[in-house]
Amino acid sequence: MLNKLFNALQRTRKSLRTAFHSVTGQSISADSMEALEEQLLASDLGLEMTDTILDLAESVKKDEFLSKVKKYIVDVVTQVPAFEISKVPTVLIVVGVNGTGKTTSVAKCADYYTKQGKKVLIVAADTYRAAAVEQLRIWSNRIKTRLIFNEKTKEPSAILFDGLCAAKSEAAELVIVDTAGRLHTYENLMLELEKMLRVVESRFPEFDLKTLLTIDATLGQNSLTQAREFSKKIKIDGVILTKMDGTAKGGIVLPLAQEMNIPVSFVGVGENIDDFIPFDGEEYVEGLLGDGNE
Ligand SMILES: Nc1nc2c(ncn2[C@@H]2O[C@H](COP(=O)(O)OP(=O)(O)O)[C@@H](O)[C@H]2O)c(=O)[nH]1
Ligand SMILES: [Mg+2]
Repeated sequence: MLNKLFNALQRTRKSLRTAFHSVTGQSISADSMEALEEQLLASDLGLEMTDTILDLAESVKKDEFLSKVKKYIVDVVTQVPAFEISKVPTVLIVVGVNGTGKTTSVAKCADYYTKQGKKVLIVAADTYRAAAVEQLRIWSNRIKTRLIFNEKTKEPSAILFDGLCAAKSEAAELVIVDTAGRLHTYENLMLELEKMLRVVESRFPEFDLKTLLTIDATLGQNSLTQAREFSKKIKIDGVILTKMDGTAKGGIVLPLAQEMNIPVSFVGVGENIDDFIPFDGEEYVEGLLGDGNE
């Protein structure tokens, strides 16, 4: 059966397959090694992984090359603990750069966990874009999830506070929070985010606190830099990898795991509410290197 993650990885898989075939043929030339290196980097596998795969191409028997690569990649993906919501109640704060898909992912995530049977509440804490509240209002009506917002304040921590009070009195199990877009270099916005985290830790200690970073897969290495910088300032529990539809850059999951120890939690594959896939390491590797029924 072709699953959604497998489909989402189609372009990455095709690009890698071309690359790997160039070194599983009769002879490995300097040109084919160079082509392999280029393709691996273009798929955003990262430097460390690219180097290891190039070493394998030179050192192992050709007919063992692909299975060795697969084993290596499985090891890298599975060494990171998977993202999960393990306690109730949990507050999940979605952070990231403008336009990476935070608001859309908040709605998708709310719908996903509602369908898993959790009582979910959404908090609209992006006070910089009025449109973000409207965007969430439309989504929350559509997916029938309660939304907490307050257009009268510019203080995201205050909205979060209200949201968590509402969650307590309504016994919500999962609170998902939309936030303003920010770059790690925006000092004030980063302080504001840290304040939000402190509000949870100091005033609502009964909530398990998780953060998810949205990363636009099409942006490749820039996104990786963002992840690295964000995680220097706050603890990132997982990544929502958005816009995986239509990109060959699905390899970015690997440097996130290998270099930053951050798991991908969900993959966004379109603009609709159910274009959202929980990440599974083994399915991912199959999607990257497998044959499926193609
Ligand atoms: N193709 C595609 N578009 C997406 C995905 N996730 C979000 N978008 C689109 O990206 C744009 C920005 O999303 P938004 O959620 O507003 O980003 P935010 O600024 O981080 O809140 C919108 O047009 C979304 O519909 C995805 O997985 N695939
Ligand atoms: Mg937004």
